[in-house]
Amino acid sequence: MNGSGKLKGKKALIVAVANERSIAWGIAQALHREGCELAFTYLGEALERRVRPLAESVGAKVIAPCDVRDESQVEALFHAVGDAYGSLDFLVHSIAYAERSDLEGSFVATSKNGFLTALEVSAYSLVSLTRKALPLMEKAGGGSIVTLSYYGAEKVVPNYNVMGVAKAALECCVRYLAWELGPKNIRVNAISAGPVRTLAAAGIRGFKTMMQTVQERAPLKRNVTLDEISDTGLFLLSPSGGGITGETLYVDSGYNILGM
Ligand code: 0WE
Repeated sequence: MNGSGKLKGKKALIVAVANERSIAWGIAQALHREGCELAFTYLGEALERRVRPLAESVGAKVIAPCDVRDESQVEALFHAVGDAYGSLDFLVHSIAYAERSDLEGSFVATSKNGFLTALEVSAYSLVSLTRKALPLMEKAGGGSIVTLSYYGAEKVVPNYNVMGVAKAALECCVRYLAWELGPKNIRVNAISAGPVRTLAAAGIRGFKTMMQTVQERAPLKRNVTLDEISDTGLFLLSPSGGGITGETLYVDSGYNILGM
C-alpha cells in the first residue's frame, strides 16, 4: 500500500504487463499503493517469466495467460478472476500489436491481414475484454476502464502507419463504450501518452529522435515519465476521475497542442 489506501478492497485486472518498464506495470503499482487487489495476464511463456515475479510482489491472486485473439483463454481468465475476487472494479487495457513490417515504410502497402491483425489486437480487444468484464463490474455496482493510446491516432506520425488507424478505432471504441456503459456506472477512458521507452518501443526505427523532438519542442521541454502516466491512470480509474468518461486525456508534456 503506502498511499492513502483510498482504493482498499477494490479489484483490478491488468492486461498486459510485459516487464517492469510496461505502462501497465506502472499503473498496477499505483493501484497497489492505494490498496487495490490485482489480477494480471501475460502473453506466452517468455513473458510469463517476467510477469510472474512482478505480480507476486504485489500479492496477485490471479496470474493467467491471455492471448486476446484466443476466445478460450479470455473465457478462462474471467472465470479465474470471478473465482478469486467475485467482482471487478477496474480494467487496465494496455495492449497493442501490429506486424513489425507494418510499422515502417509504406502505409499504402499495408496488407489486409496486417490491417486486421492490428485492429483486432489493439482495438477490438478493448470491446471483447470489456464485454467479459461487464458481469463482474455489475456485481461491483460499476467500474472504470482505462486504455492506452497515442497521438498517431489523430495526426500522422511517420511509420506509425496502421497502428495510427488502430488507435483511432480504439479511441472511438472508448466513446461508444462510454455511452453505452455510462448508465451502468462504468466509465471508459483513454490516456494518450507521449513516447516512453518500453518493450513496445524497442527496436522502433527513429524512436530516439522522436523522444529528442518532444524534449526540444513540447511546452514542458522534456519527455513524460512512466510515473506521470501511471498517476493519470490512477486518477482516471479512481473516484477522483468520477466525472470523466469517453475521454482521451493527453499525458504528453503538451506536445499535442502544437500547430507547427
Ligand atoms: O503504440 C506504440 C507501439 C505499439 C507496437 C509496438 C510493436 C513493436 C514490436 C505495436 N506493434 C508492435 N509490433 C512489434 O513487432 N507506440 C506508441 C510506440 C511507438 O511505436 C512507433 C512509434 C511509437 C511512438 C512506431 C512507429 C513510429 C512511432
